Amino acid sequence: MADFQWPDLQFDDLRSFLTLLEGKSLLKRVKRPVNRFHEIAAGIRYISDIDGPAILFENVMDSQIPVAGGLFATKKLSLEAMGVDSYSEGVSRFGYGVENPILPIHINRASCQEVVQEGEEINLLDFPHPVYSEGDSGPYISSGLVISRDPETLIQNVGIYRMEVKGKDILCLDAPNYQHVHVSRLKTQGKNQPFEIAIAIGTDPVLYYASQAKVGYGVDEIEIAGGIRNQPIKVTKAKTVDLYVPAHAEIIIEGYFLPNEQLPEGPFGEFTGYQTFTKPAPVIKVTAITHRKNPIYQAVITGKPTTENHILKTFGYDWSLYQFLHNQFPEVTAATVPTSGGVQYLACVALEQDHKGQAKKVLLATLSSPIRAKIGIVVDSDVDIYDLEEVMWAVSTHSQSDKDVVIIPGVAGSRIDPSSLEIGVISLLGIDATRSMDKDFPPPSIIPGSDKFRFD
Ligand SMILES: Cc1cc2nc3c(=O)[nH]c(=O)nc-3n(C[C@H](O)[C@H](O)[C@H](O)COP(=O)(O)O)c2cc1C
Ligand SMILES: [Mn+2]
Repeated sequence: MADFQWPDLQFDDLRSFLTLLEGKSLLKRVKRPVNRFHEIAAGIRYISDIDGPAILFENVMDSQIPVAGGLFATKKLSLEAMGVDSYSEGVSRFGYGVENPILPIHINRASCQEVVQEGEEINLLDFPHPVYSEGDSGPYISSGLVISRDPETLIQNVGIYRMEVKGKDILCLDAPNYQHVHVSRLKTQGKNQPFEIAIAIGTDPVLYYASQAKVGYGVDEIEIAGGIRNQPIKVTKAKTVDLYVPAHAEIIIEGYFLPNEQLPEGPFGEFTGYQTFTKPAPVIKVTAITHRKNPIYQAVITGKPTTENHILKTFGYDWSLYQFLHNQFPEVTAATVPTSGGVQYLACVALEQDHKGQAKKVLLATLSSPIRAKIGIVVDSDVDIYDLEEVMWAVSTHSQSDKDVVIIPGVAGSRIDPSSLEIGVISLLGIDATRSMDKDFPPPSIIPGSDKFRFD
């Protein structure tokens, strides 16, 4: 892989990506006034359901700031962002980035700080944060790359976690404690040490994809983005917190968590296709907002699959699940976390089996991977796991439920699984849909010549 070169990406920020998309007729401008109460989200949902293009709302009511949305809404758009021709190349390029990370470079005069608001000037409500789904408790930032750092190693982390806008300088952030921002934050608890964060809105799309790497704690996703680009990401020192932020971002929000403070957060329409419930969440006090002159806001929707929330996760989650399994079981040939399961609840794995019981072992590893899947399906390597028609064919014809199904009740899991009876407690299902090694399968039904038939 050493001398292999991925194609250069012809963009390095949100604007240049929009220009590239427009040049390929993959961007639609909406010039009429739209409101940010559901209408922006409705536009993005609409283009997601008709398979694109991305959308730029030029005229948002009561705001000078245009809103770009749906930039990750389709598979085609995701290939443009990764600079690849196919999904499998995208997964490979993602993996190349994780395995060949590149340190960011620090620059001084950064466009994300052309305008700086501090103190009394800070007002989150100056920005067109959308209200997304029906029933949402208020405007949300779902497009924020949340940057924080480990208080001991000082290694930074990037993840996307939804944040409710609660006031001029107050946000509430939702994430389970295993997410890296909280792993770092909880290390400072009880130490009278403010835990700082910075939120980048509207960046190079590669950073958004890189933020979805399911890698271990202590890996800086900005370096992964550099690796995917084959080029360092430019960062600059934030104004009021000790963090480095993407220099080309449209908007940066800086702040810190108020120790021991919580506010009610939610409901919010989530990636499951259902609303979450209201619950207390940690609170962020904003200390500065910096942005470009004439910034472009970026909106990202979520909801019932498939939305850009799901597409954003696919490269990172698929690559990470494959690595996790393949490292332990070289016989695993492919792994995917399909969008229909929200890119979390369902995982499909293919393997080349050569001894009895192997598939069940892989199944148990699949159900305990960092993806936290709730349903695992393992098939033979000749089944295309990216095609759920084929996977369901294998389940239907290769498995017997008395011996090929495992159910594990009472497992800690997704807190927003709409079907769980107790919040955060779910049951796991594993289906071994590989052909049994205890019997000979009948010969496959094949129509000879179908692969070379000609009309004339
Ligand atoms: C649009 C979008 C919104 C997301 N919102 C949340 C969220 O609200 N809470 C959460 O825990 N994860 C959320 N995620 C998933 C995390 O970003 C993802 O798990 C990421 O890998 C976390 O980074 P970390 O492993 O460094 O914590 C979201 C992902 C996307 C693409
Ligand atoms: Mn991380």
